Amino acid sequence: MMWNEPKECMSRDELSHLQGARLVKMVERVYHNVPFYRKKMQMMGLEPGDIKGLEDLVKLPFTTKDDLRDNYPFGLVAVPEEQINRIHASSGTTGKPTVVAYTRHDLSVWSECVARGLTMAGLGRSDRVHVAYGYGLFTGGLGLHDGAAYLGATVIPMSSGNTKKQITLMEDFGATALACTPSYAMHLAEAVVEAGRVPHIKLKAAICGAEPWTDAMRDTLEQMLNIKAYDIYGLSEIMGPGVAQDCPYHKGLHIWEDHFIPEILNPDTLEPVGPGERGELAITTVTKEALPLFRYRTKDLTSIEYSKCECGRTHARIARFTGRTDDMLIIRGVNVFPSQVEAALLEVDEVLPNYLMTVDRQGNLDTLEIQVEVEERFFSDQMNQLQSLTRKIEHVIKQALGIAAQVKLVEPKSIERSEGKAKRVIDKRKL
Ligand code: DLL
Repeated sequence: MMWNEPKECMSRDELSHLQGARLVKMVERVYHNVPFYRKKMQMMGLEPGDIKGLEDLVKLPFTTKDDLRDNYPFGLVAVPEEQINRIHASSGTTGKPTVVAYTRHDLSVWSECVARGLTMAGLGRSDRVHVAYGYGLFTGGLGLHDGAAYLGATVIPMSSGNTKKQITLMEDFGATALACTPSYAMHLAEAVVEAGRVPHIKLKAAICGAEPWTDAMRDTLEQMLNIKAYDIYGLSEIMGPGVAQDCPYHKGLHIWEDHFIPEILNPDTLEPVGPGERGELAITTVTKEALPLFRYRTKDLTSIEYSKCECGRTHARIARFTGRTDDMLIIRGVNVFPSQVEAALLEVDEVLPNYLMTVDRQGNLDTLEIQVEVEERFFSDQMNQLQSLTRKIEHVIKQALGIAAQVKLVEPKSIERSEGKAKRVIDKRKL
């Protein structure tokens, strides 16, 4: 099927039918291959035969990040080891990352989903895609890389960092598309404008995601570089980038429902809410082999629209993300939980368990400062002791979060105490 030819899209009925048939098959397979889900279903008195179609989805148990953590690293994998072809990981709520696995087929589906998005952005085989998402365990770099390769475009695997070099090579190699976080795209754009190089770059599109951004940011980015910018969504647990992306009409992100069944839930009752109503997105994968997930609670807040899009596509659209139901922060594209900071600080003897994270934005780049209370004696001792402790904590934090933070040591009781839940984060970014 050609995804850039809307007239060939499936009707909603065809899509629902396909989802139902795939769901039934997946439940059967998961029940027999994943003891975690088998036990959960048995506890609920459910057998695979009880899931007869899409209408039975709501009978299935939810899955959370904690379930992945509790089964670290490969406890939820549904295929024999020799079928696993790739592993990625993202931040867990504490020390251990959330690990995800892919078969060769999973990687191919992932690439196709990303390629659909690139096609929606008007890209094709004659394009050159400059991938400035991080490569490695994070799914951004390799996800966009494989998607662009699947499309037949030329891939420029830059990875993140070194802005000056990024700009020089973007110009020299004639990149026509940029893939990176929206904040880094803004940073690059500013540098390109400042250097007076806008007339020399050939960019026509940017594929930005991995963190929340706004329509206003999109407008600015588009104007600065004279390009069209698209919002790509995804999460490692489900696949990585390319679960959904917006089309040129920007009326929400088309979610690839032939692979993922979306539900929007009231975050308090976990009951599904109607189209247009805001709630937590849960996703059931229906084609994943290595790590199939039932009703995975993404914690991302959005709403859904099933009507046909002006572009002609029938795949449902999820609204731009407006926040999360948990305390996860995304700083410079990296997921950060305050609990990770807490766990890291516990490793340092001299530190008291009181800290305050301040996230801000300088220009277009996020900054993180962490105030940490330390024992009184450090302030009466020589200055270099204070400095070496600061470096030690910065090192521990960098190891734990994967991003650098500026650590500021403060005297005991100087961080304001709250009467209820401790306030650990001040996010000054305006999104
Ligand atoms: O961020 C995958 C990705 C890479 C998506 C590159 C797009 C581009 P994780 O590191 O697992 O995966 O983080 C997933 O990031 O639950 C959202 O909270 C947030 N997120 C991802 N895309 C968007 C977006 C990748 N377009 C978490 N808008 C998700 C808002 C986003 N938030």
